[in-house]
Amino acid sequence: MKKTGAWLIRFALEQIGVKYTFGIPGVHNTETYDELDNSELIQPILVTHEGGAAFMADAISRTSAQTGTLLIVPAAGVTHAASGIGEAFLDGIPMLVIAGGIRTDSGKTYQLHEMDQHALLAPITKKTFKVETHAGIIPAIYEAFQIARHGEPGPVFVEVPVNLQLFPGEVPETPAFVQQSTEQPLDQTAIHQAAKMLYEANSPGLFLGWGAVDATEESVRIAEFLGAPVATTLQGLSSFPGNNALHTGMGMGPAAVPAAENAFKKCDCLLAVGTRFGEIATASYGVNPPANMIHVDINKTVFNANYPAAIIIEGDAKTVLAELLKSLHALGAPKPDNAALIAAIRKDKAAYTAEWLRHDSKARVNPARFFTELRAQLDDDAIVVADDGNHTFLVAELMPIHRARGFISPTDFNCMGYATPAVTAAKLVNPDKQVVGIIGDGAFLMTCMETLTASALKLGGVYFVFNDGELSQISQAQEIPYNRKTCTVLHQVRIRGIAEATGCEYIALESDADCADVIREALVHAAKNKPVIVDVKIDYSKRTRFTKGIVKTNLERFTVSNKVRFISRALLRKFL
Ligand SMILES: Cc1ncc(C[n+]2csc(CCOP(=O)(O)OP(=O)(O)O)c2C)c(N)n1
Ligand SMILES: [Mg+2]
Repeated sequence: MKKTGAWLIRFALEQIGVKYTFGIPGVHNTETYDELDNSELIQPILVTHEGGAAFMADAISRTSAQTGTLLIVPAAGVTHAASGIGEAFLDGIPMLVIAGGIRTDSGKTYQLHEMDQHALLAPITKKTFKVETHAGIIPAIYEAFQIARHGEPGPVFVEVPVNLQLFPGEVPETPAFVQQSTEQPLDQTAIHQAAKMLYEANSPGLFLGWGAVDATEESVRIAEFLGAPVATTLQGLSSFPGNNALHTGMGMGPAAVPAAENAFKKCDCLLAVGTRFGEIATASYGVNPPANMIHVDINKTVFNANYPAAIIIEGDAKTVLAELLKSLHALGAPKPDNAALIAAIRKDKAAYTAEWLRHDSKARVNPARFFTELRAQLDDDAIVVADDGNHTFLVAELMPIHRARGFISPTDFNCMGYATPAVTAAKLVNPDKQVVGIIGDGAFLMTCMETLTASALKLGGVYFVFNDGELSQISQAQEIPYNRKTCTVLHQVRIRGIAEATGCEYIALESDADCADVIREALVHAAKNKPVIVDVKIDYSKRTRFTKGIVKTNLERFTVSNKVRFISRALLRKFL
């Protein structure tokens, strides 16, 4: 039979369950856009910038069972999207990137949008495909989809030359998509050893990353069986319910919140699941896990990369933890309730919030006041999206997340500009949940036009812009060593004007006293499918534990001569 490439792309995407594509049409993909217009299953979404499209596709994958999909033009669309593709790659998020390709039938070079897209994307995708025939389109998309979701997920790129899309070509068949089984045998011996090590430990603990996000139930049962404290990474913040008595908070070293730092001080056996012990997860490698470390991950290349493990278990977190729980039960009765630990965690958490609330925020909004009120008003299953900056760590330290996948943030690629498009997309696929963004003013400036996409689609997300006038995560780090803020004080912008331009509601939040009312008003507008931008006059005068911790950890690692150089420059600038 003969089919156009555009038809074949549409067919394949429908088969794998794609409901939305994100991107901007151009001459290399209009045929496919037109074909999608015929589809009852797929809605192509127009964005304002392909960077936003990639962040949106990423957020779809993080907050739903769907796989975020891009449909973009070659070269210019791909380079714009590269930031979001890179984020998905380093954060382990499945994504399908479909771009048109230049003509392969013209014999000409110096074509519009001509570049080696595969060379550009190789370091930030799991695999790239260049389709050469009509018959290759469906198999390439099916395989790309499988690879994107298999093992540690990530983005996969498929280039379909425009001539294939436009014109019919011979295909032998149009097979339905059949999911291949990806189950792998588990190392039962290692699981038994791990159970024994945990059961015999005096102070076992759990450290959970994003890889454990779908194993919350198992993690809760293991923690409760052992009476063990649980800490998470930043990306894994939602991997354990923040309102469980054994939840301590983010981190487990000197940059952790006090409840976590204290609970893990005597930890003699660590069960680390779905974390690579990367720079952010470890607060610049400041953590010090015990020798008895059990490391569970689906990607075996992460084992022993930064911290040695006594036992490694390769496999899907949910399957491994279910087996581990069985092994623990086989060893004996659950440990008695760890009442002292639970009381200490509760006390440390309350004291930390109180310390923040006591902080004098002068005439600005106190972060703890804001998050306490936000938590009180949000549903348990609300989705909180943070961008990248000081505000991210404020969320992590002051805002408990109650449900798995209830917090997403650009973590290891650490790309500012993520949250505004991500709120828009998360609301698109979670229409019945509250979706709120905590977005630094600098990050908002990068991609705020995706609030236009939200208002066009009537998506009631709330965009809380933390307006401190600075690129604060960086300006804070400049303060002591440089004593000046080169390029980190933002140009003044009227956020109200952005809201007016994009058709969003605008509310200013200027004082603690208004937190409750403003948050309520914003959620009411959002519930009526109206996007809301809340301009929060936030106070950043108190540092997070994370920021203080990484500064200290990094400084300690400087050689003596470099320490002297930095400290003397700081003193000179301060006093001369
Ligand atoms: C694309 C990109 N550019 C630059 C950075 C470096 N960076 C990390 S955090 C940060 C400050 C973010 O400022 P803002 O969005 O206002 O958030 P705040 O720290 O003030 O809460 C910067 C510039 C980055 N992570 N990503
Ligand atoms: Mg800022």
